[in-house]
Amino acid sequence: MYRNYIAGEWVEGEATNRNINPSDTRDIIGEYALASATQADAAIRAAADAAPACATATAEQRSDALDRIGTTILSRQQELGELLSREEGKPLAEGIGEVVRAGRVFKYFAGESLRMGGERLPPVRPGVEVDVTRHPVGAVGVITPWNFPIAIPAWKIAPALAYGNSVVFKPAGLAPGCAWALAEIIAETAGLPAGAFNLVMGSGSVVGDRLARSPQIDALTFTGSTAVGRGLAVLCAERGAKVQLEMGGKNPLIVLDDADLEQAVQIAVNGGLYSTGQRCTASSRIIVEAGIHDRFVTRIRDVVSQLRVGHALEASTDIGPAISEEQLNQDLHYIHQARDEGAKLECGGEALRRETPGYYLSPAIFSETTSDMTLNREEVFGPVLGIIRANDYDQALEFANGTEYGLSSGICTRSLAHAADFRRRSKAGMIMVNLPTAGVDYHAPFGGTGASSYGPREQGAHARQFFTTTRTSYMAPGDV
Ligand code: UN1
Repeated sequence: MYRNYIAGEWVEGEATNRNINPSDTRDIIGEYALASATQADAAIRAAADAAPACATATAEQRSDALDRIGTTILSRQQELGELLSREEGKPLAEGIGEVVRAGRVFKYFAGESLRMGGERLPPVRPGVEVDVTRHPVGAVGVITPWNFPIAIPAWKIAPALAYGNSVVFKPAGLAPGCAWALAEIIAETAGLPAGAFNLVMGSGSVVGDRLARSPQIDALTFTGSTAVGRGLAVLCAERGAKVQLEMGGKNPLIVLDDADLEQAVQIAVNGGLYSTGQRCTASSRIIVEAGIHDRFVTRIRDVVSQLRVGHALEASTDIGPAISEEQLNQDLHYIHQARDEGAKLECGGEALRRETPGYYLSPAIFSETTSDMTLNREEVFGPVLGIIRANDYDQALEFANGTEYGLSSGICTRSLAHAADFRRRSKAGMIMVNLPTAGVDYHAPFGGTGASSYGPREQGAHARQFFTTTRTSYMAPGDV
Protein backbone atom coordinates (compact mmCIF):
# COMPACT_ATOMS: atom_id res chain seq x y z
CA MET A 1 0.00 0.00 0.00
CA TYR A 2 1.43 3.35 -1.08
CA ARG A 3 0.50 6.00 1.46
CA ASN A 4 0.02 9.73 1.41
CA TYR A 5 2.62 12.07 2.83
CA ILE A 6 1.10 14.65 5.12
CA ALA A 7 2.96 16.94 7.54
CA GLY A 8 6.10 14.82 7.26
CA GLU A 9 4.33 11.47 7.96
CA TRP A 10 3.24 8.63 5.70
CA VAL A 11 -0.47 8.09 6.34
CA GLU A 12 -3.08 5.53 5.27
CA GLY A 13 -6.07 6.78 3.28
CA GLU A 14 -9.75 6.20 3.83
CA ALA A 15 -9.90 4.00 0.72
CA THR A 16 -7.52 2.67 -1.92
CA ASN A 17 -7.03 3.12 -5.65
CA ARG A 18 -5.69 0.30 -7.79
CA ASN A 19 -3.06 1.35 -10.33
CA ILE A 20 -3.43 -0.86 -13.42
CA ASN A 21 -1.10 -1.30 -16.38
CA PRO A 22 -3.04 -0.25 -19.52
CA SER A 23 -0.79 -2.52 -21.64
CA ASP A 24 -1.78 -5.54 -19.54
CA THR A 25 -4.75 -5.09 -17.28
CA ARG A 26 -3.82 -8.22 -15.28
CA ASP A 27 -0.71 -6.39 -14.08
CA ILE A 28 -1.50 -4.48 -10.88
CA ILE A 29 1.19 -1.89 -10.15
CA GLY A 30 -0.02 -1.25 -6.64
CA GLU A 31 -2.69 -0.01 -4.29
CA TYR A 32 -2.52 3.70 -3.56
CA ALA A 33 -4.13 5.54 -0.67
CA LEU A 34 -7.11 7.77 -1.32
CA ALA A 35 -7.31 10.69 1.09
CA SER A 36 -10.46 11.90 2.81
CA ALA A 37 -11.45 15.56 2.84
CA THR A 38 -10.24 15.75 6.45
CA GLN A 39 -6.84 14.43 5.42
CA ALA A 40 -6.68 16.91 2.55
CA ASP A 41 -7.44 19.67 5.06
CA ALA A 42 -4.67 18.39 7.34
CA ALA A 43 -2.20 18.55 4.44
CA ILE A 44 -3.34 22.05 3.57
CA ARG A 45 -2.93 23.16 7.18
CA ALA A 46 0.53 21.60 7.30
CA ALA A 47 1.55 23.44 4.13
CA ALA A 48 0.22 26.71 5.47
CA ASP A 49 2.08 26.19 8.75
CA ALA A 50 5.32 25.37 6.89
CA ALA A 51 5.07 28.30 4.48
CA PRO A 52 7.01 30.78 6.67
CA ALA A 53 9.89 28.30 7.11
CA CYS A 54 9.96 27.68 3.35
CA ALA A 55 10.06 31.41 2.72
CA THR A 56 12.94 32.02 5.11
CA ALA A 57 15.15 29.13 3.93
CA THR A 58 18.11 30.55 2.06
CA ALA A 59 18.21 30.40 -1.72
CA GLU A 60 21.19 28.10 -1.41
CA GLN A 61 19.33 25.67 0.84
CA ARG A 62 16.46 25.54 -1.64
CA SER A 63 18.84 25.19 -4.54
CA ASP A 64 20.66 22.29 -2.87
CA ALA A 65 17.39 20.53 -2.07
CA LEU A 66 16.19 20.75 -5.67
CA ASP A 67 19.56 19.68 -6.98
CA ARG A 68 19.49 16.56 -4.80
CA ILE A 69 15.98 15.71 -6.03
CA GLY A 70 17.07 16.18 -9.66
CA THR A 71 20.20 14.08 -9.20
CA THR A 72 18.21 11.25 -7.63
CA ILE A 73 15.61 11.28 -10.40
CA LEU A 74 18.32 11.17 -13.08
CA SER A 75 20.16 8.34 -11.34
CA ARG A 76 16.94 6.29 -11.27
CA GLN A 77 15.85 7.07 -14.82
CA GLN A 78 15.68 3.48 -16.05
CA GLU A 79 13.60 2.20 -13.15
CA LEU A 80 11.32 5.25 -13.02
CA GLY A 81 10.98 5.21 -16.82
CA GLU A 82 9.79 1.61 -16.62
CA LEU A 83 7.31 2.48 -13.91
CA LEU A 84 6.07 5.39 -15.99
CA SER A 85 5.59 3.31 -19.13
CA ARG A 86 4.00 0.53 -17.12
CA GLU A 87 1.39 2.75 -15.54
CA GLU A 88 0.82 5.28 -18.32
CA GLY A 89 1.41 3.25 -21.47
CA LYS A 90 3.88 5.39 -23.41
CA PRO A 91 6.76 3.39 -24.93
CA LEU A 92 9.81 2.95 -22.71
CA ALA A 93 12.04 5.37 -24.62
CA GLU A 94 9.42 8.08 -24.11
CA GLY A 95 8.98 7.04 -20.48
CA ILE A 96 12.69 7.34 -19.75
CA GLY A 97 12.82 10.58 -21.74
CA GLU A 98 10.10 12.02 -19.54
CA VAL A 99 11.91 11.01 -16.35
CA VAL A 100 15.08 12.68 -17.60
CA ARG A 101 13.07 15.78 -18.35
CA ALA A 102 11.70 15.77 -14.79
CA GLY A 103 15.24 15.47 -13.40
CA ARG A 104 16.42 18.31 -15.61
CA VAL A 105 13.51 20.48 -14.48
CA PHE A 106 14.62 20.13 -10.85
CA LYS A 107 18.21 20.92 -11.84
CA TYR A 108 17.06 23.96 -13.78
CA PHE A 109 15.04 25.32 -10.87
CA ALA A 110 17.90 24.59 -8.49
CA GLY A 111 19.66 27.34 -10.45
CA GLU A 112 16.58 29.54 -10.68
CA SER A 113 16.14 29.70 -6.92
CA LEU A 114 19.44 31.63 -6.82
CA ARG A 115 18.14 34.08 -9.40
CA MET A 116 14.84 35.17 -7.90
CA GLY A 117 16.03 38.69 -8.50
CA GLY A 118 14.52 42.10 -8.05
CA GLU A 119 15.10 45.61 -9.32
CA ARG A 120 15.74 49.13 -8.12
CA LEU A 121 14.02 51.91 -10.02
CA PRO A 122 15.52 55.38 -10.40
CA PRO A 123 13.77 58.01 -8.26
CA VAL A 124 11.12 60.25 -9.79
CA ARG A 125 10.70 62.06 -6.48
CA PRO A 126 13.96 63.42 -5.07
CA GLY A 127 15.49 61.03 -2.57
CA VAL A 128 12.75 58.38 -2.85
CA GLU A 129 14.13 54.93 -3.54
CA VAL A 130 11.90 52.29 -5.12
CA ASP A 131 12.70 48.59 -4.80
CA VAL A 132 10.79 45.79 -6.50
CA THR A 133 11.36 42.42 -4.84
CA ARG A 134 9.88 38.97 -5.31
CA HIS A 135 8.43 36.84 -2.53
CA PRO A 136 6.88 33.40 -2.26
CA VAL A 137 3.09 33.25 -2.61
CA GLY A 138 2.71 30.82 0.30
CA ALA A 139 1.03 27.41 0.16
CA VAL A 140 0.55 26.15 -3.40
CA GLY A 141 -1.91 23.47 -4.53
CA VAL A 142 -0.67 21.34 -7.42
CA ILE A 143 -3.13 19.25 -9.46
CA THR A 144 -1.65 17.16 -12.27
CA PRO A 145 -2.93 14.88 -15.06
CA TRP A 146 -2.03 11.27 -15.84
CA ASN A 147 -0.46 11.82 -19.26
CA PHE A 148 2.87 13.21 -18.02
CA PRO A 149 2.89 11.59 -14.59
CA ILE A 150 6.35 12.81 -13.59
CA ALA A 151 7.25 15.74 -15.86
CA ILE A 152 4.20 17.87 -15.13
CA PRO A 153 4.45 17.35 -11.34
CA ALA A 154 8.14 18.26 -11.67
CA TRP A 155 7.54 21.48 -13.55
CA LYS A 156 4.95 22.64 -11.01
CA ILE A 157 6.57 21.41 -7.77
CA ALA A 158 10.14 22.44 -8.63
CA PRO A 159 9.38 26.15 -9.19
CA ALA A 160 6.99 26.18 -6.22
CA LEU A 161 9.80 25.00 -3.93
CA ALA A 162 12.53 26.96 -5.73
CA TYR A 163 10.79 30.25 -5.01
CA GLY A 164 10.14 29.43 -1.36
CA ASN A 165 6.60 28.06 -1.28
CA SER A 166 5.12 25.00 0.38
CA VAL A 167 3.19 22.43 -1.66
CA VAL A 168 0.15 20.18 -1.51
CA PHE A 169 0.36 17.83 -4.48
CA LYS A 170 -2.64 15.94 -5.85
CA PRO A 171 -1.74 13.66 -8.78
CA ALA A 172 -4.18 11.98 -11.15
CA GLY A 173 -5.75 8.73 -10.00
CA LEU A 174 -4.95 6.89 -13.25
CA ALA A 175 -1.17 7.12 -12.82
CA PRO A 176 -0.21 7.70 -9.17
CA GLY A 177 2.94 5.54 -9.27
CA CYS A 178 5.41 8.14 -10.53
CA ALA A 179 3.82 10.78 -8.32
CA TRP A 180 4.34 8.59 -5.29
CA ALA A 181 7.94 7.82 -6.32
CA LEU A 182 8.61 11.53 -6.75
CA ALA A 183 7.08 12.26 -3.35
CA GLU A 184 9.30 9.62 -1.76
CA ILE A 185 12.38 11.13 -3.39
CA ILE A 186 11.41 14.59 -2.14
CA ALA A 187 10.66 13.24 1.36
CA GLU A 188 13.95 11.36 1.57
CA THR A 189 16.43 13.59 -0.17
CA ALA A 190 15.26 17.19 0.02
CA GLY A 191 15.51 17.76 3.78
CA LEU A 192 12.58 20.17 3.76
CA PRO A 193 10.77 21.13 6.96
CA ALA A 194 7.77 18.90 7.80
CA GLY A 195 4.70 20.10 5.89
CA ALA A 196 6.71 21.90 3.20
CA PHE A 197 5.76 19.18 0.76
CA ASN A 198 2.64 17.00 1.01
CA LEU A 199 1.31 14.26 -1.25
CA VAL A 200 -2.45 13.84 -1.18
CA MET A 201 -3.67 11.23 -3.61
CA GLY A 202 -7.42 11.30 -3.95
CA SER A 203 -10.26 12.29 -6.21
CA GLY A 204 -10.76 15.68 -7.80
CA SER A 205 -14.17 15.98 -6.18
CA VAL A 206 -12.67 15.53 -2.70
CA VAL A 207 -9.02 16.65 -2.70
CA GLY A 208 -9.11 18.92 -5.75
CA ASP A 209 -12.18 20.62 -4.38
CA ARG A 210 -10.53 21.26 -0.99
CA LEU A 211 -7.48 22.75 -2.70
CA ALA A 212 -9.65 25.13 -4.70
CA ARG A 213 -11.83 26.17 -1.76
CA SER A 214 -9.47 26.28 1.19
CA PRO A 215 -8.50 29.82 2.21
CA GLN A 216 -5.10 28.46 3.26
CA ILE A 217 -4.14 27.61 -0.33
CA ASP A 218 -2.74 30.82 -1.77
CA ALA A 219 -2.23 29.64 -5.34
CA LEU A 220 -3.48 26.69 -7.37
CA THR A 221 -1.75 25.31 -10.45
CA PHE A 222 -3.68 22.81 -12.55
CA THR A 223 -3.21 20.83 -15.75
CA GLY A 224 -6.19 18.91 -17.12
CA SER A 225 -9.41 19.45 -18.99
CA THR A 226 -10.79 22.89 -19.83
CA ALA A 227 -14.10 22.19 -18.08
CA VAL A 228 -12.51 21.15 -14.78
CA GLY A 229 -9.89 23.90 -14.95
CA ARG A 230 -12.43 26.64 -15.43
CA GLY A 231 -14.52 25.29 -12.56
CA LEU A 232 -11.50 25.45 -10.26
CA ALA A 233 -10.67 28.95 -11.47
CA VAL A 234 -14.12 30.20 -10.46
CA LEU A 235 -13.65 28.81 -6.95
CA CYS A 236 -10.19 30.39 -6.69
CA ALA A 237 -11.37 33.74 -8.05
CA GLU A 238 -14.20 33.89 -5.51
CA ARG A 239 -11.72 33.81 -2.66
CA GLY A 240 -8.95 35.76 -4.39
CA ALA A 241 -6.42 32.94 -4.81
CA LYS A 242 -3.98 32.90 -7.69
CA VAL A 243 -4.67 30.32 -10.36
CA GLN A 244 -2.73 28.87 -13.29
CA LEU A 245 -4.45 26.53 -15.74
CA GLU A 246 -3.06 24.39 -18.57
CA MET A 247 -5.91 22.73 -20.40
CA GLY A 248 -6.90 21.37 -23.78
CA GLY A 249 -5.60 21.85 -27.28
CA LYS A 250 -6.68 21.31 -30.87
CA ASN A 251 -3.30 22.04 -32.30
CA PRO A 252 -2.86 22.62 -36.03
CA LEU A 253 0.08 21.54 -38.15
CA ILE A 254 0.21 23.23 -41.56
CA VAL A 255 2.01 21.45 -44.38
CA LEU A 256 2.74 23.76 -47.31
CA ASP A 257 3.42 22.68 -50.88
CA ASP A 258 7.13 23.44 -50.51
CA ALA A 259 7.59 21.26 -47.42
CA ASP A 260 9.94 18.29 -47.36
CA LEU A 261 7.34 15.52 -47.65
CA GLU A 262 9.17 12.87 -45.61
CA GLN A 263 10.02 15.33 -42.87
CA ALA A 264 6.44 16.66 -42.76
CA VAL A 265 5.01 13.15 -42.43
CA GLN A 266 7.43 12.33 -39.61
CA ILE A 267 6.57 15.56 -37.83
CA ALA A 268 2.84 14.86 -38.14
CA VAL A 269 3.25 11.28 -36.91
CA ASN A 270 5.48 12.26 -34.02
CA GLY A 271 3.44 15.28 -32.95
CA GLY A 272 0.06 13.72 -33.58
CA LEU A 273 0.39 10.08 -32.62
CA TYR A 274 3.33 9.51 -30.30
CA SER A 275 2.35 9.07 -26.68
CA THR A 276 -0.87 7.66 -28.20
CA GLY A 277 -1.90 11.24 -29.02
CA GLN A 278 -2.44 11.79 -25.29
CA ARG A 279 -0.78 15.18 -25.11
CA CYS A 280 -2.41 18.55 -24.87
CA THR A 281 0.22 19.69 -27.38
CA ALA A 282 -0.57 16.90 -29.89
CA SER A 283 -1.12 18.05 -33.47
CA SER A 284 -4.60 16.76 -34.17
CA ARG A 285 -5.48 18.92 -37.19
CA ILE A 286 -3.16 18.50 -40.15
CA ILE A 287 -3.85 21.29 -42.62
CA VAL A 288 -2.33 20.43 -45.98
CA GLU A 289 -1.97 22.71 -49.00
CA ALA A 290 -3.64 21.43 -52.15
CA GLY A 291 -0.48 20.84 -54.19
CA ILE A 292 1.06 18.37 -51.74
CA HIS A 293 -2.20 17.10 -50.25
CA ASP A 294 -2.65 13.81 -52.11
CA ARG A 295 1.02 12.82 -51.80
CA PHE A 296 0.94 13.64 -48.11
CA VAL A 297 -2.19 11.55 -47.49
CA THR A 298 -0.75 8.54 -49.34
CA ARG A 299 2.56 8.76 -47.53
CA ILE A 300 1.19 9.27 -44.02
CA ARG A 301 -1.22 6.38 -44.53
CA ASP A 302 1.73 4.15 -45.49
CA VAL A 303 3.84 5.26 -42.55
CA VAL A 304 1.05 5.03 -39.99
CA SER A 305 -0.05 1.58 -41.19
CA GLN A 306 3.47 0.36 -40.39
CA LEU A 307 3.48 1.68 -36.81
CA ARG A 308 3.56 -1.08 -34.23
CA VAL A 309 0.93 -0.78 -31.56
CA GLY A 310 1.74 -2.83 -28.49
CA HIS A 311 2.83 -3.23 -24.90
CA ALA A 312 4.63 -0.12 -23.74
CA LEU A 313 7.58 -2.09 -22.38
CA GLU A 314 8.22 -4.06 -25.55
CA ALA A 315 11.21 -2.71 -27.46
CA SER A 316 9.44 -2.88 -30.84
CA THR A 317 6.46 -0.76 -29.78
CA ASP A 318 5.90 2.61 -31.45
CA ILE A 319 2.50 3.37 -29.97
CA GLY A 320 1.28 2.14 -26.61
CA PRO A 321 -2.31 1.70 -25.42
CA ALA A 322 -4.83 4.30 -24.36
CA ILE A 323 -4.66 4.97 -20.62
CA SER A 324 -8.03 3.44 -19.76
CA GLU A 325 -11.13 1.79 -21.10
CA GLU A 326 -12.98 5.07 -20.78
CA GLN A 327 -10.34 6.88 -22.85
CA LEU A 328 -10.36 4.10 -25.48
CA ASN A 329 -14.15 4.35 -25.71
CA GLN A 330 -13.91 8.11 -26.07
CA ASP A 331 -11.39 7.69 -28.93
CA LEU A 332 -13.67 5.15 -30.64
CA HIS A 333 -16.66 7.42 -30.17
CA TYR A 334 -14.88 10.27 -31.97
CA ILE A 335 -13.80 7.88 -34.73
CA HIS A 336 -17.38 6.73 -35.34
CA GLN A 337 -18.66 10.26 -35.24
CA ALA A 338 -16.04 11.42 -37.78
CA ARG A 339 -17.20 8.69 -40.17
CA ASP A 340 -20.83 9.66 -39.60
CA GLU A 341 -20.01 13.28 -40.38
CA GLY A 342 -18.44 12.30 -43.70
CA ALA A 343 -14.71 12.10 -43.02
CA LYS A 344 -12.79 9.46 -44.97
CA LEU A 345 -10.96 6.91 -42.82
CA GLU A 346 -7.59 6.27 -44.49
CA CYS A 347 -6.36 3.72 -41.97
CA GLY A 348 -6.68 2.45 -38.42
CA GLY A 349 -9.35 3.39 -35.94
CA GLU A 350 -9.95 -0.08 -34.55
CA ALA A 351 -9.60 -1.52 -31.08
CA LEU A 352 -6.84 -4.15 -31.29
CA ARG A 353 -6.14 -7.40 -29.48
CA ARG A 354 -2.61 -8.13 -28.39
CA GLU A 355 -1.04 -10.96 -26.39
CA THR A 356 -1.76 -9.06 -23.21
CA PRO A 357 -5.20 -7.56 -22.52
CA GLY A 358 -4.91 -3.79 -22.89
CA TYR A 359 -6.58 -0.70 -24.36
CA TYR A 360 -5.03 -0.90 -27.81
CA LEU A 361 -6.16 1.17 -30.76
CA SER A 362 -4.72 1.41 -34.27
CA PRO A 363 -3.93 5.08 -35.02
CA ALA A 364 -6.63 6.61 -37.20
CA ILE A 365 -6.04 9.01 -40.09
CA PHE A 366 -9.03 10.81 -41.56
CA SER A 367 -8.86 12.76 -44.80
CA GLU A 368 -11.54 14.95 -46.40
CA THR A 369 -12.32 16.56 -43.09
CA THR A 370 -13.53 20.11 -42.59
CA SER A 371 -13.01 22.60 -39.78
CA ASP A 372 -16.59 22.36 -38.60
CA MET A 373 -16.50 18.59 -38.01
CA THR A 374 -16.55 17.50 -34.36
CA LEU A 375 -13.21 15.76 -34.91
CA ASN A 376 -11.58 19.09 -35.71
CA ARG A 377 -13.26 21.07 -32.97
CA GLU A 378 -13.05 18.89 -29.85
CA GLU A 379 -9.97 17.45 -28.19
CA VAL A 380 -9.95 13.66 -28.65
CA PHE A 381 -6.82 12.93 -26.60
CA GLY A 382 -6.10 9.84 -28.66
CA PRO A 383 -4.21 8.70 -31.78
CA VAL A 384 -6.62 10.28 -34.24
CA LEU A 385 -5.66 12.80 -36.94
CA GLY A 386 -7.94 14.85 -39.15
CA ILE A 387 -6.49 16.11 -42.43
CA ILE A 388 -7.96 19.33 -43.80
CA ARG A 389 -7.23 20.44 -47.36
CA ALA A 390 -6.38 24.14 -47.83
CA ASN A 391 -6.23 26.01 -51.13
CA ASP A 392 -3.29 28.17 -50.09
CA TYR A 393 -1.31 29.49 -47.14
CA ASP A 394 -3.86 32.16 -46.21
CA GLN A 395 -6.64 29.65 -46.00
CA ALA A 396 -4.41 27.26 -44.05
CA LEU A 397 -3.67 30.02 -41.54
CA GLU A 398 -7.37 30.82 -41.24
CA PHE A 399 -8.13 27.16 -40.50
CA ALA A 400 -5.23 26.93 -38.06
CA ASN A 401 -6.49 29.89 -36.05
CA GLY A 402 -10.14 28.90 -36.34
CA THR A 403 -10.45 27.17 -32.96
CA GLU A 404 -11.25 28.20 -29.41
CA TYR A 405 -7.95 26.65 -28.33
CA GLY A 406 -4.49 28.15 -28.82
CA LEU A 407 -1.81 26.01 -27.22
CA SER A 408 0.72 25.05 -29.89
CA SER A 409 0.83 25.19 -33.67
CA GLY A 410 3.24 24.15 -36.36
CA ILE A 411 4.16 24.70 -39.96
CA CYS A 412 6.23 22.60 -42.35
CA THR A 413 7.69 24.76 -45.06
CA ARG A 414 10.96 25.74 -46.69
CA SER A 415 9.73 29.29 -47.18
CA LEU A 416 11.28 31.77 -44.80
CA ALA A 417 8.54 34.26 -45.59
CA HIS A 418 5.73 31.85 -44.73
CA ALA A 419 7.52 30.62 -41.61
CA ALA A 420 8.06 34.18 -40.42
CA ASP A 421 4.50 35.18 -41.20
CA PHE A 422 3.18 32.15 -39.31
CA ARG A 423 5.27 33.02 -36.28
CA ARG A 424 3.66 36.46 -36.32
CA ARG A 425 0.07 35.49 -37.03
CA SER A 426 -0.55 32.09 -35.45
CA LYS A 427 -2.55 32.72 -32.31
CA ALA A 428 -1.01 29.81 -30.41
CA GLY A 429 1.20 30.30 -27.38
CA MET A 430 3.90 27.99 -28.79
CA ILE A 431 4.82 27.95 -32.47
CA MET A 432 6.95 25.34 -34.21
CA VAL A 433 8.60 25.60 -37.61
CA ASN A 434 9.56 22.22 -39.08
CA LEU A 435 9.17 20.64 -35.65
CA PRO A 436 6.37 18.67 -33.96
CA THR A 437 3.82 20.70 -31.98
CA ALA A 438 4.46 18.46 -28.97
CA GLY A 439 7.70 17.92 -27.08
CA VAL A 440 8.89 21.22 -25.73
CA ASP A 441 12.01 22.30 -23.85
CA TYR A 442 12.13 22.52 -20.07
CA HIS A 443 13.83 25.93 -19.89
CA ALA A 444 11.30 27.84 -22.03
CA PRO A 445 7.88 29.23 -21.06
CA PHE A 446 4.95 26.91 -21.74
CA GLY A 447 1.35 27.90 -22.32
CA GLY A 448 -1.25 29.09 -24.78
CA THR A 449 -4.24 31.29 -25.44
CA GLY A 450 -8.02 30.97 -25.43
CA ALA A 451 -9.43 27.78 -23.94
CA SER A 452 -5.95 26.25 -23.62
CA SER A 453 -4.39 28.24 -20.82
CA TYR A 454 -5.19 30.78 -18.14
CA GLY A 455 -2.87 32.73 -15.92
CA PRO A 456 0.89 33.18 -16.06
CA ARG A 457 3.09 30.79 -18.04
CA GLU A 458 4.63 27.64 -16.64
CA GLN A 459 8.28 26.65 -16.94
CA GLY A 460 11.52 28.45 -17.52
CA ALA A 461 12.24 31.68 -15.69
CA HIS A 462 8.71 32.86 -16.53
CA ALA A 463 7.39 30.44 -13.91
CA ARG A 464 8.31 32.96 -11.24
CA GLN A 465 5.36 35.14 -12.23
CA PHE A 466 2.98 32.60 -10.83
CA PHE A 467 5.04 31.22 -7.97
CA THR A 468 6.09 34.57 -6.55
CA THR A 469 4.42 37.82 -5.77
CA THR A 470 5.94 41.23 -6.36
CA ARG A 471 6.46 43.74 -3.59
CA THR A 472 7.21 47.38 -4.32
CA SER A 473 8.76 49.25 -1.46
CA TYR A 474 9.40 52.99 -1.32
CA MET A 475 11.84 54.56 1.03
CA ALA A 476 12.78 58.15 1.79
CA PRO A 477 16.03 57.64 3.72
CA GLY A 478 16.24 61.27 4.86
CA ASP A 479 19.39 63.27 5.54
CA VAL A 480 22.33 61.86 7.46
C1 UN1 B 1 5.03 18.40 -24.34
O1 UN1 B 1 4.39 18.31 -25.38
O2 UN1 B 1 6.26 18.34 -24.33
O3 UN1 B 1 -0.64 17.86 -20.65
C2 UN1 B 1 4.41 18.62 -23.03
C3 UN1 B 1 0.07 18.05 -21.65
C4 UN1 B 1 0.94 19.28 -21.65
C5 UN1 B 1 2.38 18.94 -21.67
C6 UN1 B 1 2.91 18.68 -23.03
N1 UN1 B 1 0.64 20.10 -20.51
O4 UN1 B 1 0.05 17.28 -22.56
